[in-house]
Amino acid sequence: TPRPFNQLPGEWRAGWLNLYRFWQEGGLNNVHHIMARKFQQFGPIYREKLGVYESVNIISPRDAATLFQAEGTLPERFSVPPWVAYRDFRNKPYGVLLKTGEAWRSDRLMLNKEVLSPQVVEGFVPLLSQVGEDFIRRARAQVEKSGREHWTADFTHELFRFALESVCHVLYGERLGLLQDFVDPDAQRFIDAVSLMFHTTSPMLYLPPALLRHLNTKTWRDHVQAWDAIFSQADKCIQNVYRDLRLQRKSTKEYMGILCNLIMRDKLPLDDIRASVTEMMAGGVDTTSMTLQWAMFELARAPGVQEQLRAEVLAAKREAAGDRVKMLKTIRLLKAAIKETLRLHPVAVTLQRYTTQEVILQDYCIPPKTLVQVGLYAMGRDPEVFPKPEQFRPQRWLAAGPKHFQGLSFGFGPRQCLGRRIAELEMQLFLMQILENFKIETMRAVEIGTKFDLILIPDKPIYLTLRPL
Ligand code: HEM
Ligand code: 2DC
Repeated sequence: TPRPFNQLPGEWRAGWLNLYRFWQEGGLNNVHHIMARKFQQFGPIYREKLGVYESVNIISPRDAATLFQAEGTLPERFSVPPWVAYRDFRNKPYGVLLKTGEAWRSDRLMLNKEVLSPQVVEGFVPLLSQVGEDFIRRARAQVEKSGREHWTADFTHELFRFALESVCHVLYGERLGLLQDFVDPDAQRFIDAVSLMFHTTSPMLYLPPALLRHLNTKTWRDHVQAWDAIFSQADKCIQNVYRDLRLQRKSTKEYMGILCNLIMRDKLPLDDIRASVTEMMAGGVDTTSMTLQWAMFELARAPGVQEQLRAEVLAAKREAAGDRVKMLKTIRLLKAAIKETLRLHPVAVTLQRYTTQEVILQDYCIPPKTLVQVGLYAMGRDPEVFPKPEQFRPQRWLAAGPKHFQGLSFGFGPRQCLGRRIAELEMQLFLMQILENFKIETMRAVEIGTKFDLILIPDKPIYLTLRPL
């Protein structure tokens, strides 16, 4: 018979003491390393308590499968307390990110139709390619300007602008013009606000929402200010589209954007549309841009892999006569390279679900309503799951053999990432276009680690060189 819950290994008795120790050893920026160490110490399952939050942590794909297969139709993940606290404090509506139960489900089903369904997604290709082409044009101009036949820089901010431009093009059907020399200060403020919002979340991650609102710390005030800027900028964009739609300034011939289509369907209240569109706009900046930065870094360090990908892309281009939709169907290795990037550099340190029924994990009984976390970062670097995990080897995803619950970077099931298809397309098209035009290089000597800043990001600037082919 399975072992009882109380016998799980781990430190789960003294929540506040654990939180204090965690804070003292610099845990805030090292959640991913601490988890990896705990799996070493306790094995493939451990129980933990930080502040008021208790969880069970797992690392194996098999356990992840058990967890997700029991998640039911209304899956819930850990609700990030400062995000909830902000919305309650300002009386802002929740979007799908924070809604639960049937309210989440009905919004999510409507959104899926306009954001995830294969038919709609194909329509994003021209919009996202266009932004990619602008990035290439800009990169060429920068090469020109340098007078040195290459462009070397920390691309963080360039990629933030690329990512915001991309997600806004599909959301609003309009260009912001962020890849020009002049950048709209409002857009820049939005980008800075999203980074600040993530950055100020992690120190408050393990404190209950009710406490946060009454704690008038600098972190909380900065957090509120960041969300205020995010909501007000998103509102401006949304109002613009709404006005254009009412004045019939939108041409119904071309694709009008996700927001327009949601409004015209008239199935969701405008406030709910606004809340979720705001979340998508904010969710579309740091996630894809950081992943692209990591991808270029890995390709720069593995010139052989880079050449293989370039050969694949150029062959696909020839065969499809430049038709991007067709090209996307044949670039298997490039897609694997993105998966491989996210294995080593996931955006989310864990995936989480509350159990709804009793499940058995590693032969322990886990009762209903337990928060279970899949250690995504730890799994990606576990040699039991991925042999020679430190090697960047996209081919591993194409080799024969089971890949059951190994590629979980966007989560799983009905609650998986809403922006998944946008993110994937945006990254595939960007990398295709870069590979067609530039060689990616980096200084080999610099080791880059990972830092937890709510999402996982590089711990120091990455300098990359783009050299025209
Ligand atoms: C949720 C990853 C890009 C919007 C999530 C989750 C993960 C994730 C792991 C939780 C899924 C789960 O619990 O099963 C990523 C990665 C990205 C990315 C790796 C890019 C590399 C985006 C983009 C958008 C977005 C571009 C916006 C268009 C969202 C939203 C949710 C979510 C709204 C919450 C969905 C819900 O609760 O129903 N993402 N994401 N993400 N993501 Fe993303
Ligand atoms: C952070 O312990 C660590 O995609 C916590 O686009 C558990 C946790 C819960 C939810 C995760 C979060 C972590 C990391 C960031 C995620 C988030 C769910 C969605 C969000 C993964 C792992 C993200 C980045 C969204 C953000 C949208 C937002 C800006 C409106």
